[in-house]
Amino acid sequence: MSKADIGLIGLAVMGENLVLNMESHGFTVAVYNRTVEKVDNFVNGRGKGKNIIGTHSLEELVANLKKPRKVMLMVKAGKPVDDFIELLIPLLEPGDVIIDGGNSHFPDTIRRTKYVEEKGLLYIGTGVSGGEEGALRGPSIMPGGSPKAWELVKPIFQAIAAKVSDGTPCCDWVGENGAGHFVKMVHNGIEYGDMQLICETYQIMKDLLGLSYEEMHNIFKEWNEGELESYLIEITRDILAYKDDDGQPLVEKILDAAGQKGTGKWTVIASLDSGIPLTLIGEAVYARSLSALKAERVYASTILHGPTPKFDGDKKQFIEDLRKALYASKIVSYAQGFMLMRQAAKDYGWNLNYGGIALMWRGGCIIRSAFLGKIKEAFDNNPELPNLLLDPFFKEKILSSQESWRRVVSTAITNGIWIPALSTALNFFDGYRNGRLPANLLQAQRDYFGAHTYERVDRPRGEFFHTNWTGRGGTTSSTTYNV
Ligand code: NBP
Repeated sequence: MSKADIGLIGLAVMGENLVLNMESHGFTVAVYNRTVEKVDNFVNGRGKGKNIIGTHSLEELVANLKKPRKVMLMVKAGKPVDDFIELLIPLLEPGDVIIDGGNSHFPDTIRRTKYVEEKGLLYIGTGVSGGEEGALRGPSIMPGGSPKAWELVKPIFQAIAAKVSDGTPCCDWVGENGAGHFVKMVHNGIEYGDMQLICETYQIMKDLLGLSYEEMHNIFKEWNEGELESYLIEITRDILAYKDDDGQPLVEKILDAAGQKGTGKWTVIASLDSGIPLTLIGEAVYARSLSALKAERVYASTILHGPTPKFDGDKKQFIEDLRKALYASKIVSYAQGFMLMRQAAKDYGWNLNYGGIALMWRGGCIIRSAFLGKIKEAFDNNPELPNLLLDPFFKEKILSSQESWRRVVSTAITNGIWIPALSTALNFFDGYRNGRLPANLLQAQRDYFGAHTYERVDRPRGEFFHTNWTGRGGTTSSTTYNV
């Protein structure tokens, strides 16, 4: 067999499927895995008879690659990535590329890009989304790193990526160093938000409206045929119809304690670092944390009582209200996600293409949806759009959903239904559209107790004042700075 177009290390679920995807697009792939038996198992199993070269050492892997060599890691994020980089550097030559396709934290990718480039090599840190199925049939791929590496990996990445209906691949260059992993991280954060919003509408349907699983299945089916069409609505539709062996809905038997692997938390930490109010994803992460306190909640439920949910309005109308509330909240969540990316681009010096990012998420990944096509259009119409909420399409959508959204949030809260994401979205909307927030009082409080100073509405920005509020303080003010 001739030499391989690319090498891949890490034959777990993602690695194996990516290799098969690459091979099916005409690329020869050399593979290696720390536990080398897995190489033989793969080459003699799912990889049998295909243009896949099994190798038993990194030396053998590197020797089987066309130059400039491209080696992709699909291993557990963290130390294994650093370990493989150390082992590969002495085996590679200037101009070769190391690619990390795992869920690495973007600061690690910033560090590794610099380190690998200092050794004369090129580096790519790329988000790969879509799970097992996506890896095999077409994931969304979000590469960042050394710009010179992009042309080298582009033909392979764009060939194996998911395609939107006109054939455009869900993969394009994101930006320097950690930009690709940053965008993948925000994708995962948005996924947390979308999932929490769907869960809240389910809880309202079940506990307030008293709908059956069949009714809820039908509603999600209908929603998936309209503007909410998305992978997550589609799988929710199917989950609600899925019966356990005894004929009962399986989802009713699943323990209500959510897990998380950290990418949502990273997104929220990044938002705190950048000073961007990413409230919906924040609530979605905390919602999982609250759910995980299962035993404590069960105990609290015997002591802390609230209203018994009761609905006597027009159910059909309220279900339409719910649909609109979900859509409006989703707009807020994505608006916040793009606010975070815009700020990160400034903080880290990335030149992000927001329409391109929406397109990468349009297919192949977990948050794929018709909605992302609209976001792409919004940024195509105005690449400098300061906020998605100000785009004419989304503005009209959110304004026309407003009444329904307020009805859903107020009714759920009156009935004691937990809706952290739906309500924070509406609260963000009311804060964002308010030209005067009560932060004037807050600044007064800060100045009162800590001489933190304030600016005045009747003086230019940047002039700071301190008042001796009690008559007992001095005239010295604290240094003015923002963290
Ligand atoms: P895992 O995250 O389970 O990683 C398994 C691979 O890492 C195996 O090749 C394993 O080698 C290797 N590995 C481990 Br574990 N510890 C190692 C160490 N200390 N040194 C060297 N190699 C080590 O596999 P995955 O689920 O296919 O995910 C791969 C990457 O893709 C991860 O970063 C993951 O977060 C990301 N990702 C996963 C998904 C998904 O749906 N699963 C989706 C998108 C992205 P061994 O065989 O010798 O143990």
